Amino acid sequence: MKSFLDDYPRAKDEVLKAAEVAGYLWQNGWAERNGGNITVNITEHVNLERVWRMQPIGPVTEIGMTLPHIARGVFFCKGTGRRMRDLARWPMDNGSVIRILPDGAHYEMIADNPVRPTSELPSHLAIHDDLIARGSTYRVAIHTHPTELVAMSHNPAFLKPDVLTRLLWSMIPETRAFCPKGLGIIPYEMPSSVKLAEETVKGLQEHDVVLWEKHGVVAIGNDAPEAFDQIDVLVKAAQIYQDARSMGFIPEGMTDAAMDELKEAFHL
Ligand code: 2HA
Ligand code: ZN
Repeated sequence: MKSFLDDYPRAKDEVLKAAEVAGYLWQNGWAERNGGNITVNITEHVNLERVWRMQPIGPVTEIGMTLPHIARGVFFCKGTGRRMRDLARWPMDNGSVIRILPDGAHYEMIADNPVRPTSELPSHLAIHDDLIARGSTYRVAIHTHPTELVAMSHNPAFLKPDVLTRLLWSMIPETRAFCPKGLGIIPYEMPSSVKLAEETVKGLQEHDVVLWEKHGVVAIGNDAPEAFDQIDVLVKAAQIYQDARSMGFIPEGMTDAAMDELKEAFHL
């Protein structure tokens, strides 16, 4: 069967990168059952005139917020209840392409199959709306459940401003260098809620990755591998911390001076 993506090679590339990353999320143990979601803004890679001539394949559905900057936009979204490990192999059977109606408050599915989008759609679309509003080049948002980072979010001491960022940065130089904006903290909110979406948007104005307390992370980037890499370096640091603690000692961590030196060297 012909896919919507066959007409748009650049959109297809971006969705295939998201599928590749979906496999990594599963392999890393961050995507149990249907855990996590990925959305890709493909608006720039499709012919909008043709997109708006297409027949929708599902009902007009409320987003729950009004998002003017992504009005008329086109997104690939993982399906609700779908597994990352399945999306990795069959992205267009476990996700769908949606278009945002001109009012910025509703969407409808247009291709390939009527797979209803992720339960975290309000957070994802609010993030994309804010990215466009502030002229960012980022087009991908990933939500996943990295075990070590979720575990760390159960310690109230780590949730105070910048405590976790400094701890993780100090575990290995790469984290300071490749996750320069650190890890934002979003206090617990009900999954899928508009409140969670609003707090996440604020957090991602300061950071490329935020931690949803006792739930997971959200990362943004130009493409899916870039967003994934940021989560991966933070998890690496968390694993070093965990391994040191399980070896029976508290890791010393790099000094502030060593971290400042990295900041200079990498122009962060
Ligand atoms: O199932 O992870 O937060 C998707 C989720 C909801
Ligand atoms: Zn989740």
